Amino acid sequence: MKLYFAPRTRAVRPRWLLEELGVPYELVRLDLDRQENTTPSYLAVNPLGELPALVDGDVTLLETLAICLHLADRFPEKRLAPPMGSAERGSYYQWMAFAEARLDPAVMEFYWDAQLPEEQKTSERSEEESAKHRTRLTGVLDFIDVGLGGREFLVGATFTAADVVTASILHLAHKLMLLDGHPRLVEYVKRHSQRPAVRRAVLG
Ligand SMILES: N[C@@H](CCC(=O)N[C@@H](CS)C(=O)NCC(=O)O)C(=O)O
Repeated sequence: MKLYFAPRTRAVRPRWLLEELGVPYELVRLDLDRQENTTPSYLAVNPLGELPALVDGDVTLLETLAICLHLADRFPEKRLAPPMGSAERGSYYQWMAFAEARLDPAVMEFYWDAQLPEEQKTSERSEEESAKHRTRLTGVLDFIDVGLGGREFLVGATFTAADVVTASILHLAHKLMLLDGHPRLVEYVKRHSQRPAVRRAVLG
């Protein structure tokens, strides 16, 4: 398997998962500052020029969520996805979809805002709009907080790919200081950030 990767992007999620799985893979690093994602050779892999992409045998997969779901299923013996058809599997799908469809967009609103030059931050966005984003984010974080209920993992009593995806996004939220009202989520992020696989995925 070959993972196309750049640090500080969504590609960290499948890389963390690959490190948790402990399976061999080839890492192809692309430098986004040098626009290596727009070269003809990468556009042949992903015509959208985005990361990540996973090549697994004859199949090339795009979309972070799809790649993570595929990787966890591909090695069932590693137990990073609950058995098909189980109640835990339903919960797992819910958290995977929630992370992608609700948590990620809610956090990214603040991420893009943080990238704007200071003078544009207030002029480009009305207070009403900012309040709407804040309310949306709080609702999403409350839902995860209650779902976790102070437990260590999102699904059942074991670590799954749903924790990889959710903790990755919450880590960004924590860096943006968006978790101040959710100390249990800060604990969740810190606990998972200490996993050896995270260090290998982020620092390696
Ligand atoms: N929905 C896609 C989004 C992929 C995406 O937007 N990736 C960003 C990095 S996080 C990217 O490659 N951007 C290209 C660029 O910045 O030029 C996914 O989840 O894989």
